[in-house]
Amino acid sequence: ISSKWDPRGALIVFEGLDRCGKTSQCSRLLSSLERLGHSVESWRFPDRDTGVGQMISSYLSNQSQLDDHAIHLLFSANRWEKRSLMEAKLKSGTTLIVDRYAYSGVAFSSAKGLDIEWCKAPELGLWAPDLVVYLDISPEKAAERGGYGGERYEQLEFQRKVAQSYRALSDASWKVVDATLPIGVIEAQLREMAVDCISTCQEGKSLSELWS
Ligand code: Z5A
Repeated sequence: ISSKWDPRGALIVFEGLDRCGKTSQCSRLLSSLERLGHSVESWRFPDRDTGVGQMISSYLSNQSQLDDHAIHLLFSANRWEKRSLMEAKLKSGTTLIVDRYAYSGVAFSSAKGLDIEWCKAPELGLWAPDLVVYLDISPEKAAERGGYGGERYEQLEFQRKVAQSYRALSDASWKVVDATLPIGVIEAQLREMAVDCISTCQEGKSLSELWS
């Protein structure tokens, strides 16, 4: 019998600059939580598989041009199109590890000069994460990791502005992790944070909406 007290999954979001290590850590966390017996999935935004996601992908790879406001709204729409599936998964007890979310939307667009409150508005009403992990690395160190391809935002000067935007957006609830530590050390820290967060959600913490 379903009731509002059924244990739900946790919404765990990873944020940070390009090359901070989100992809590596999301996949390690997915495997560790699976090994511990949790029901868990790994998601990422943009989700390039949807129709909106394909427009975003074409923009990021410089194959199309869009007004800054228009691309901002597409990134947000790409989250809205996954909102009900997100709710269903969380309520059925599946934990979601999400590589980039609304905070990326606001940080990257406001780094271009758009008003931060305007950037936050379309995200209002999306599910609020139970845990936001910020993988902290300087733009210079991230650039040294190499592999900057031809995508639109992969430039040192722009990443510096994104770092400033993240600082303006973060609050005391974010867990800031030193992304320059060895991969295995970060992995262990993240596992502990995730397991704690999942327990809190299983104990009955209710889902809330942005911007809470
Ligand atoms: N964007 C937006 O504007 N608005 C939005 O709403 C959203 C996104 C959702 C999509 O990027 C772009 O869209 C993104 C923001 C913008 N642009 N930028 N910049 P994406 O998702 O396709 O790519 P990304 O998020 O920037 O991630 P990435 O390039 O895949 O990097 P990563 O996932 O953070 O890092 P990684 O692949 O795990 O690691 C990078 C390298 O570092 C790799 O060689 C690793 O082996 C190495 N690494 C990782 N960890 C370590 C440690 N601890 N030590 C040493 N080396 C390490």
